[in-house]
Amino acid sequence: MNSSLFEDGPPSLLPKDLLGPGTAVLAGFALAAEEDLLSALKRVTEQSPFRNMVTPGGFRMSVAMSNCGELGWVTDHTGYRYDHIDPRTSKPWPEMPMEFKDLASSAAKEAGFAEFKPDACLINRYEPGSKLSLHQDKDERDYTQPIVSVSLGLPATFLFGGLKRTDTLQRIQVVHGDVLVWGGPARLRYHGIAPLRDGTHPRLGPVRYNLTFRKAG
Ligand code: MD3
Ligand code: FE
Repeated sequence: MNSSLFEDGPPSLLPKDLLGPGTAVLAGFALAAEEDLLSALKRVTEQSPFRNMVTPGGFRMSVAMSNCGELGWVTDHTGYRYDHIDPRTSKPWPEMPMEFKDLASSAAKEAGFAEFKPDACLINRYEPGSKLSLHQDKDERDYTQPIVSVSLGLPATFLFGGLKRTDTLQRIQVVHGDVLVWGGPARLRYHGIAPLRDGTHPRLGPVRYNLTFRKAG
């Protein structure tokens, strides 16, 4: 008998602790707020549009990015950093919508991280073929703070390694509405996204969005 049948929350194909200590897979957690999240996302990216940033090594990223909140993650030929100003508009990043803040802090709480107050939300846009190479998120000040990720649109294969780049990778499928939380012993684990497969999401078209909420400053 599958005991998850008797738990609260949406049905899930994935156990919540599938990815190990410090992680939580909250399948479908964002679905109830879907329309609010999508309209907030549209408002934000009308103010700070998606753009393909260039890495310090000179490569144009296949993932297009924007940010909202007090701080935004940027990369250019000089390096990676968080900045208060969007270099494209020369204005502060758009304010983090309340719908975003509420979702991120309730997901963190569900995963055991009380009082998560993100000051940065990196917004990634993937089209078929876009990928995110294996990396660690190390540009934030306080690694005791978790990261919350919200997947919208096309499914993706999430690659999850260990604390060393060469550690073996777990692969899990994330779909529209899934929320993942990473903290504690998982906070510095390597991760990435495999090249997005062709497809069309019924609500969003041929695209995947990922929101990652961070306490950067
Ligand atoms: C595990 N984004 O923006 S989110 C990123 O789907 C990033 O766009 C991916 O990795 C995406 O940096 C994956 C999941 C994620 C984010 C941060 C993590 C997983 C993490 C930090 C530590 C461990
Ligand atoms: Fe990351």
